[in-house]
Amino acid sequence: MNKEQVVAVFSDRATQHQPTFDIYNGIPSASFDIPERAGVIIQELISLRQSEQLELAHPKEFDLPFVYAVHDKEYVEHLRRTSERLASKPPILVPEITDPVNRIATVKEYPAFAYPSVFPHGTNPQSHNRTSDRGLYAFDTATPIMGNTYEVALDAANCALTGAELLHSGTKFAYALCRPPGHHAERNKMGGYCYLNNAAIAAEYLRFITNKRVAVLDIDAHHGNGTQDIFYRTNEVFYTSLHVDTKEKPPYYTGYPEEKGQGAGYGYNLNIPLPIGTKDDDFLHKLEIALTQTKKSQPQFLIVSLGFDGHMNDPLELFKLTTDCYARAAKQISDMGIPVLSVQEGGYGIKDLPANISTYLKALTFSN
Ligand code: SP5
Ligand code: ZN
Repeated sequence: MNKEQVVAVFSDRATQHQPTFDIYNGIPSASFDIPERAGVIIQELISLRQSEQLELAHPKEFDLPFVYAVHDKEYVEHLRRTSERLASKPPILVPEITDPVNRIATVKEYPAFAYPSVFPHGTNPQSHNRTSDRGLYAFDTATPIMGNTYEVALDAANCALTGAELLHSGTKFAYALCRPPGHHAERNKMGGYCYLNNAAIAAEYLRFITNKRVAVLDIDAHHGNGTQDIFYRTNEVFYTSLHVDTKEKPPYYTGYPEEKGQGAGYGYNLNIPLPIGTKDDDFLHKLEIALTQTKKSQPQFLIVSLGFDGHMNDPLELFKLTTDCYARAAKQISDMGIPVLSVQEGGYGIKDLPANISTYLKALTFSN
């Protein structure tokens, strides 16, 4: 048994992101992306550090061009401008149905926020005002911009970039606690709780700095439509995703096996949809196939989009994976034999997050 310590990158900003609510079928309903997600993971990282099972690091600030390598500057500027404007706005009152049976609604106060009201349905994007831009750069109504959104999203990207830099300087296993998450964020669109695509930004950084090949493996239970979008036309980054069948669950409009990439990128995008309720053995068997295909692209670094929303107790009810499944997945991943940066994506079962993250990180570093 030989052991290498994981270096975990985090900052307290991950707990300062407080998206107000999802607008689901026209009604505000509680967001699953709550600050406690990051809070409980941070506590677990600190306790793993205390028992000397990992090292901790804080994010450095990277130059914005590393973000512009993945996202359109206009989109990033929209995020920055909107956040800045909202930071000085008064709170907003929102009517909420608190008891639908007894037909009772109450009014709640939220820090200022912006949601899209219309999405691009035409082909002539000449209008640039607050309302048209909110729709132009978004694909759903679960991902509000708030006063500190730009700041927290950039901090999450910096956590991923810091992890990528660690790999560049010889660290074998790094973990970035990114919140907000990233894999749904496309080149010029936010959605699915994601604003900046942390994993894609880290992958591009490694490619640029080392000129080596990078692969992204996405084991969040949702399809990473953003990462697929960003690397769809390149053979430089192989992207594979295991996710719940998107005929049943978001992001609905991508994630199908026939999406294999375009142009030079054809054959470098692999989608493996699985049924709702998939269990450990089926998931791990498909993971083995994903890793075998990934190997064929001869990557020298692996980025894992790591979501725990496939866990059996996750409130989104996607897969039925046990905590031990994340140990077995980590083992398969580390058997690739290349440096791995794991980037936090989803996972909404607060009670199970600490065990899931520690089980995964511990298993990553044991090899035989
Ligand atoms: C990073 C990540 O895991 N993003 C997941 C985004 C999923 N958002 C959709 C949540 C849908 C919850 N369904 C609401 C049902 C209300 N009755
Ligand atoms: Zn997810």
